[in-house]
Amino acid sequence: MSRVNGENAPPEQPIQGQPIQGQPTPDQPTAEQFFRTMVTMEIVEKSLTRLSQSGDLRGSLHLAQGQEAVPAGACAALNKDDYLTATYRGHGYVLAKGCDLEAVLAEVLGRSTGLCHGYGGKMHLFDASHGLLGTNGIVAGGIGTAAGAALAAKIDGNGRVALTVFGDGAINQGHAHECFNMAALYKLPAIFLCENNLYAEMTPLDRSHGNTNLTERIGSYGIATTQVDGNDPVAVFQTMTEAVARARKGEGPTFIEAHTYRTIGHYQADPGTAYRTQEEIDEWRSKNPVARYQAMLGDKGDAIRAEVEEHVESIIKKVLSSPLPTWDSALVGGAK
Ligand SMILES: Cc1ncc(C[n+]2csc(CCOP(=O)(O)OP(=O)(O)O)c2C)c(N)n1
Repeated sequence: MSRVNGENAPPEQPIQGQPIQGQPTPDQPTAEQFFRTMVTMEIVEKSLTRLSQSGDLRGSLHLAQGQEAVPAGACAALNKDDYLTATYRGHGYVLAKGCDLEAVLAEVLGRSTGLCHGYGGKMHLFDASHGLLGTNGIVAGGIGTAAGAALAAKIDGNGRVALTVFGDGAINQGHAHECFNMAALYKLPAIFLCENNLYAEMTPLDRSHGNTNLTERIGSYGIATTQVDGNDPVAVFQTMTEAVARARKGEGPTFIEAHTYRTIGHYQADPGTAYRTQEEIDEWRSKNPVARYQAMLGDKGDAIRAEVEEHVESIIKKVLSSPLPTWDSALVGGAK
């Protein structure tokens, strides 16, 4: 990852197209890298929607369109062996952490060539070689795993940090609070990244939280807290970099509240419009980080998108012709 420039520093190379108003200017290689990561997520998710419609992908599908800047910025601040847990909406994190695209798509499509040999499926992606300790269908389910990994890292003194990402709704889960408390108490190298997208499924924040100031609530445990524009990958990267440094220095956990918005429904059967106004959706669509970076990069952005589209399409073709897991390998209790 090349360095992100401060607000007043000139970009290393001139950026083509339009600058993003009010956001720090990344240099050209950084902008390209963030765009490539984000556009890969968007293209993969759009492909998954298509595969769901065609029946090649079974079950419910929770996508994160509009939220791509959070995983892109967050994972860029981590090392390969740092730990990560994410949610059912966590495909972007898995890709941004560096997991192999073909193995991820094969797992999502239930193929034996997948990360978990097709037994995990799209909600249970796991890849120890990249520190990925699981995406999870249970709201707040990954928080305890990450807190445990952070405790192990502290005991082992191996310098690893554990990032766990979850939604605003997860903050109302009891076990999350046990983890916040213990992480603060033991100064664990944990980063609690909350994607506040204003809704838990179809429920707005003020219908499910007595105190909607999430940062204040979690800060009361004695955890360092910060808030960030979750639609700006550079800001997320910078905030995460500080949190990672704090964790590695033994100064304990950080809670990051990233303000963002999913511009699509909660899952594929939800158009997302019954509980949100069109004005609100349109306003957030205008802040879409992928579109903004593409505009900023101009022709180069268009070229990267075309290249990624072709790449993802070729991988999907390959994955669709890959074998499903066999009954035998399931019954003898082992992924072969
Ligand atoms: C323990 C548990 N309760 C309920 C559900 C059903 N459920 C799935 S997603 C979701 C909303 C979670 O919202 P939030 O944490 O804000 O994350 P987002 O979906 O917005 O990313 C709920 C209630 C579940 N999966 N697990």
